[in-house]
Formats: sequence, structure tokens, C-alpha cells
Amino acid sequence: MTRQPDYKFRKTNLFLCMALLLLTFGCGSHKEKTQNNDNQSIQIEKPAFSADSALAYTVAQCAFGPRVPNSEAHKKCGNYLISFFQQYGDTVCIQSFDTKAFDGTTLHARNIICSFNPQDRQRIVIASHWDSRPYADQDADENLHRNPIDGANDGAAGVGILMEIARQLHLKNPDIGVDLICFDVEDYGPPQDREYDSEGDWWCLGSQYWAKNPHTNQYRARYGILLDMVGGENATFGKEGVSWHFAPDIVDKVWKNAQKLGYGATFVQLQTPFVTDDHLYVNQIAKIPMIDIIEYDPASRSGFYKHWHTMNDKAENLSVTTLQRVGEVILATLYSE
Ligand code: AHN
Ligand code: ZN
Repeated sequence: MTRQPDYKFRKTNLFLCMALLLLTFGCGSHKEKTQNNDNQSIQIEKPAFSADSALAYTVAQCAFGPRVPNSEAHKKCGNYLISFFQQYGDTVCIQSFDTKAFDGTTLHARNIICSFNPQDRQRIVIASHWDSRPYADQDADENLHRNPIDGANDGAAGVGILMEIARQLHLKNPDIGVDLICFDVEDYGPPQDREYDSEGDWWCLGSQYWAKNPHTNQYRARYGILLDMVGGENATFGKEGVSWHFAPDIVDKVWKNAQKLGYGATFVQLQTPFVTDDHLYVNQIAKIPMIDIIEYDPASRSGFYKHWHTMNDKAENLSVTTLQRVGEVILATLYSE
């Protein structure tokens, strides 16, 4: 059995599923009763989140092949994301730019920004990166260290959640401005398996570009949430250092929402190490407080997802349960503003 069926076939299926979903949940919203750990029942008015859809969107991205900048798969997947978001968003902005990689290569990049209620001054950003890493430099097999990875969890899963969120926001207006941002070239940093002159900010090139050149004049947002490696099996998310430093109130808000939904064992009460990720530059350069929901695995060598930057970061290793929890926490946060 393959988990990456023919794309056209799946697309037809996907549309059928969506038609069915629309018929079943035409009103787009229902009151969800949930039980938290203290046995108090709480109600948050928000639309349903379908992790099956998020997974299908994640598989669809991976089916193009590794989304390494300058590759054909990267270009095709970018086009797919743009036309997807154009179906659901009020506006879609494509930020095209060229940027220099650590090795001197000029990379052709695109940040993709899907906005809801674009005229609203009260805005929230939900972001992820859509490119995948050119090097499996954490793989157990050294011979594979210069192979590109699928980045099913590292990239595609976060974007898959953004896509499902776009579908839900289209069904029920959140009454606040929302920008779903797919950053490009997050993962083109120098290989980490040998000494490289890694002076310089070679990671997160797309978010650095956006932070210096936001997609609208005088752009402001109240806060942002970055999703990175949000689909691993039995994943836990800790209060990451950069997030805690720049936006402790947002971390607490999101972790409280997770608690209310009964996901306190996934969003754990633990301070975890600083991570250089897209949110760092959004905080430092754009001065928008942004947190990172990123898997923390104390048992893995890196402290990240166990298949991080390996050939095993594949769609078949993703968990719908984790996608569901993260998706619900984000929707609960957006609809309780
Ligand atoms: C570094 O490895 C420098 N930062 C981790 C951020 C990252 C990479 N997230 C996904 N891929
Ligand atoms: Zn990565």
C-alpha cells in the first residue's frame, strides 16, 4: 500500500469529501462540550477541525517530492498552495524574492500569505514553513546526508493545518483579521554534520524577508503562532525559550486553551530550550510577538521530533491525533479572541 496515491485521483476524492462535509456541517459551527482535567465542562464556540483533511493536504504536498528551493517540486507545490488558498481566503498575497544561501546559491523563493478580513486592524498570524530541507544530515546513514527530505512533519504538517484552518475560516468568519503565512526557505541552513562556517543567519530566510518587508504597508498584528513539527506521534509541546522570552502571555493563553480542551498532556507545563526558528526573526525584526509550537522530545538526540532532518520524516509517520489536537487549539484560540 502506498500513502501517496495519484494526485489527480486524490484531488477528486478530496472534493467529494469536502462536498459531503459541507452538506453535513453546512452551518460550519457547533458548540463543542469538552471535559477538562478538573472535570469542569467548558464551551468554546468554534468550527470543527478535520485532521483527516489536514493529513490529506500534508500528503498532497509530499507527493510533489522534496520541496527544496529551485527544484521543480518546490515550484509545483508553491503553485498548488497558491491555488488552494485562493479558493478559501479573502486575499492571497505572493511575495516573490531571490535570496542567497550559505553556499552562494541564489534561491528563488515565495512567501504565501492568505488573509481573512484583510481590512481589520486587529490581526493574528498563524504561520509555518512550506519548503523542505535539502540535507538529511541527521540520518543514521551517513551516505544519505546530502539527500533532500520529504519534510512531512518538518514543514508540510504545519502547512496542512493552515490549509484546513483556511477551509474552516471560509465556513465561519472569525470576526478578527487572520493571516495564514507559509514562509519559504526556512530549512536551507548549512549542513550540521560537519564544521561549516555557519556564521550568519542562514536559516529562516523567508521569515527574515517577510519581517523586513511585510506584505502590506504599516502591517501590524497582535501576535503570531508558528507551527513547526506539529504532526509527530505522541508529540509533546513545551514552552519554548524564545517564545517565553518575547511572548509569555501568548504562550500562557494558548497553553490554557489546550488545557481547557483536555490536551494538557500534549501541551506540557515545561520550559524548553531556545530554538532558532521563524518566530525569532518575526519577534526581533518585525517586533510582533510570536510563539512557536514545536515538538519537544527529551528522548531524542536533538530534543526535536525523532525523525527530524532524516529520510524517515515521511507522511506515513504522522499522527492524525496530534494534528487534531494542534488544529483544535489554534481554532479555539482564534474564535475566543
Ligand atoms: C536549527 O536547527 C538551527 N533550527 C531548528 C529550526 C528548524 C529546522 N525547524 C525545522 N527545521
Ligand atoms: Zn527542518
